[in-house]
Amino acid sequence: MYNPNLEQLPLKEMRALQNARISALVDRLYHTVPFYKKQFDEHGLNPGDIKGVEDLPLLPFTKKSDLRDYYPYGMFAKPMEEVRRIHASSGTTGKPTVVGYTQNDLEVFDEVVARSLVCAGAKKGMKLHNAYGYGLFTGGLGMHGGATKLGMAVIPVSGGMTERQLTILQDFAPEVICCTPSYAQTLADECERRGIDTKDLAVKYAILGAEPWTEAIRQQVEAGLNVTATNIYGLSEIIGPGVSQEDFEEKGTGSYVWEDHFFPEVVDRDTGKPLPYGEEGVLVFTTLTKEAFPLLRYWTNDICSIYYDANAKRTHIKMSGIKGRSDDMLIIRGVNLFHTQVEEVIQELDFLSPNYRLIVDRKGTMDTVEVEVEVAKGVAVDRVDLQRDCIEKIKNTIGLSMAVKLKAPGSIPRSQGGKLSRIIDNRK
Ligand code: DLL
Repeated sequence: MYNPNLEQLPLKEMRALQNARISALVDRLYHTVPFYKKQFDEHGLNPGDIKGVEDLPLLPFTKKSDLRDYYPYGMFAKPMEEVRRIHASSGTTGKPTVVGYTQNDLEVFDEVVARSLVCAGAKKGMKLHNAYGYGLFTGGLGMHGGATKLGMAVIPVSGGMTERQLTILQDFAPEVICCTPSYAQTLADECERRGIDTKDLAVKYAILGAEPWTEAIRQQVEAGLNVTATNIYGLSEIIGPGVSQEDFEEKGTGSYVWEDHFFPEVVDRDTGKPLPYGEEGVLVFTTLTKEAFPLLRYWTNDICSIYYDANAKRTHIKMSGIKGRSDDMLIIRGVNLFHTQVEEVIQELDFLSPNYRLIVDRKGTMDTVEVEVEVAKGVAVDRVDLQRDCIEKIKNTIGLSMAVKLKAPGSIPRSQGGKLSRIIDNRK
């Protein structure tokens, strides 16, 4: 919820709150989770060595592989009798990551999502069209709980069945919608295809997350659905959606991390050394209040920067948009590449739309990338001059030669409701 006292907390007081929370947590984890006892012992550390968040860099990271080693419940810090919900995130390979919540954890989850909703422009009394998937994925139930706490009427549509989504948008008149950015693109396209005038819709705010996206998609979705679109970030291991949220009046300046619950660090991808504010690296989170599934220095794999914004409404730290996941980073002929870099180039070319995908292949020993991208409405796909402009712009901006295929609007597969993979890697 918007709590002016908490969200305006001076940094010094925030640190005092975080420090008290971290030292209590470390002590509890040492005595309840064998993995953490082992980590401390192996590094010659006592729980008392961690007196505050500044001491966190003394600790090793917790990685996804550690969660896998202790699958399914070995990292839980509370007995199952105290667990009230279990979620899981399906990894791309192998077993899912299993996470648990006590009653208090569920209340924290509701609280941070409620705050995120307010930050995105939502208000008590509005209706939320919740098109995140319900089920083991944290998106659906997570947004649901927070919206209920805020006092919104939740429409639990879940993902998919686009036709029904449009009927609900038209007839149930929700003021707020939440879904993945790629699914918002699908909904915007479908409105246009069916001649729905979005000015007639009640929807005003879109809360988009669960996958990387850039300003190119924001512009398309805002124009296509007639909404103000903001970013929501989160991951199951830390809680689900609502770890951070962009303010609807501060678009483009980053998302507030609810740092009284989740302490962020950004570290160098190769050395693990903490980086100064503003520098880009791997985002690492320590949960400060979680009971059933707390994590110390969890290596998210997400690439971004964190910084304080003196001109912002709240005193909390902000994080930039996620450039990509370091395990999804392509290495093409020795150059690191995230698909969001291509998305940024596309944004600057007004003859293109942000519907694209990258086809990665290997010819002999050579990695190749082809960008398939839909042209904007009314542009012919056989315009060799435009294709050449795009190839050149990519080469000049990213430093890689890529082939470009201009495609007709509507010809590249769309999100059917969940996260959309924009990379087809035929090398695998
Ligand atoms: O995606 C939780 C969520 C649900 C967030 C709904 C926002 C909205 P997981 O399935 O565990 O949880 O996936 C977490 O998704 O580590 C990021 O790589 C990516 N991700 C989540 N939000 C964003 C975002 C949910 N706003 C993983 N921008 C994370 C970029 C995001 N990537």
